[in-house]
Amino acid sequence: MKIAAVDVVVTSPGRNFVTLRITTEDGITGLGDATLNGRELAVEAYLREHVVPLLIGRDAHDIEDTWQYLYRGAYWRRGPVTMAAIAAVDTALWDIKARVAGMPLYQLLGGACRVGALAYGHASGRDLPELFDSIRLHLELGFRAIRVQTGIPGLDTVYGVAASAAGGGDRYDYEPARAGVLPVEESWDTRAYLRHVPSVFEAVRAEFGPELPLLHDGHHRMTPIEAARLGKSLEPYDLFWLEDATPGEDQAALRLIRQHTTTPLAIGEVFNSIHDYTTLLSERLIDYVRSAVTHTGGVTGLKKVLDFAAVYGIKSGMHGPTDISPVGMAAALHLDLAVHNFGIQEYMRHTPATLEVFRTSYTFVDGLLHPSDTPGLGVELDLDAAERFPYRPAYLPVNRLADGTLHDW
Ligand code: KDG
Ligand code: MG
Repeated sequence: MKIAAVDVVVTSPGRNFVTLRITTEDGITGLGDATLNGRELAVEAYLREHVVPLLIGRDAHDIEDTWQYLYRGAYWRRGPVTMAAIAAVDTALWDIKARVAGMPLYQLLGGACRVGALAYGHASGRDLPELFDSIRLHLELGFRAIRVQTGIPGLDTVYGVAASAAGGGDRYDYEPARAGVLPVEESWDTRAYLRHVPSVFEAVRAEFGPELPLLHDGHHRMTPIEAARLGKSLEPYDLFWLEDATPGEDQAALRLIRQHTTTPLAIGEVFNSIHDYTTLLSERLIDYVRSAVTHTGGVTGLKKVLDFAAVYGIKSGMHGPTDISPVGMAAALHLDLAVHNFGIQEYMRHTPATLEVFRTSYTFVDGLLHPSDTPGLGVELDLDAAERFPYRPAYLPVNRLADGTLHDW
């Protein structure tokens, strides 16, 4: 079953997405997500110039061999651009194989281990009343696990706090990447953050009780000792996890945090290879793997990471903000259902415009996501709709301390 055509589609229905569409000689198509938020055109060029020409004429069934051909064959390995490109090819080939088999992808991955994937949603507020409203809204939407992000006194904008909350509009769809020729600049103060966050979790537990699983994202902003202090101060509030406490590339940092706190730790949304995890997994320094199918070499790449994690009893917690396209989200859901060591799935609903371009079949019922039993991934790309939303440059914000020093965002 030879590959006859490969298209790279860049579209911006409210935010940018890069999608790969592979077509076989008998007209079967498969989709893969290659979106790298704020650096989309680098992946588009990598695919168009260096990957598409290598795919034409290859057997679409040879998924592992194609993965190795693009990974080992490039000589220059890993990195977010390369691994997002490989992910898109890999996911599209799995989509094709499952469509040909007439089965939903999770069946080819071993079948379902559960009836659905527990999802967590993003609640946020500039202050406690706004945050409580947002948590209530999420509970009404059906979420059974909730990420809590809060405004910090003295800081104008803070990661994860929905901008639209200010206008009283839709508080749900938090999108940090803003259209423009330059990134927006935000300000940051770790001491103010460390002073405030424990009091917010204390208030949330007092209002919503002990049962509700609560998560929090530190978004790479702390030093190891600051993160250790936060983890320790959050212990009374029984977090499901503290995510990305320190910058991702420093695996040894997690060793120090671990020595000081029993708050469960999650990391990996900026990782792209199993080699980013070797110390973290083999030394049991984390509890959840945050990688997305989209950024970690696809279903093939992430399945290897999760199987490695399973050896150490470490679970999945796949990245699922709106910059993971519906194609990437569907791929995650098939894997969520099929791996034994599933933990939780992040879920932000895409906008109606995005869902016009990507016709999905996955469902969210009573807090659980299900990829659907449609053969393949269960997502169709509407090319006419995609054309109506041309690419717009957009960047993630950057962060500065009060004295102007650039800090991790
Ligand atoms: O593109 C950046 C986002 O994917 C990231 O900021 C979202 O940290 C994130 C999360 O946990 O969803
Ligand atoms: Mg995160």
